[in-house]
This record gives sequence, structure tokens and C-alpha cells, in this order.
Amino acid sequence: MVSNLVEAMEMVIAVFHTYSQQEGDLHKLSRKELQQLLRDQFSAFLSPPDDSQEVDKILAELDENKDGQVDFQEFITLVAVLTVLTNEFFKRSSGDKK
Ligand SMILES: [Ca+2]
Repeated sequence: MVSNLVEAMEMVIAVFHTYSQQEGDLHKLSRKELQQLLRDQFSAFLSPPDDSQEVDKILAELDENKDGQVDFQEFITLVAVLTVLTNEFFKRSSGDKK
């Protein structure tokens, strides 16, 4: 039986590749692929996801090796940060005071 967490990890990998395979390097997100992914998957977090400058900013922040693309390792950093923020949000909205 596959655990929930492993299933979630596989889903993150699958989502990444759905976008990274669209053009160019099959294992990296181009600027265009990143924009598409942000728009489709993270619209709840990013405002406004269609803003071109916002995409450039996010790309620059994620692109640690400065190759102009986002590989899986760089992408997972974004997922981790947003997961932490989501957890904070749930903690706060459940009325948990510090
Ligand atoms: Ca990169």
C-alpha cells in the first residue's frame, strides 16, 4: 500500500512534469511553463498570477543556478514554502493562539 505522503510526493512530481514536458528541456520549467503552472496551480497564492513581472520575480527567486529555468529541486522549494504558509494559515484559522 502506498502511503498518503508518498502519494502526495508522486503527485508533485507528476504535476511538475506535466508542465516541464511542454517545451525545451523535458525536466525543467521554462519561463512560459512556469507561468502556466503558477496560473493553473497556484492562483490562490499568487496575485496576480498573470502578471508578467510577478512571474519574472518568482523565476529569479527560484532559479538558484541561474540557468533561466526551474528544475525540480528549485520547484520543490516553492512547494515547500507554500506548504509552510498554508500550514500557518490553517493554524491561525483554527483559532490556535501562540
Ligand atoms: Ca534553474
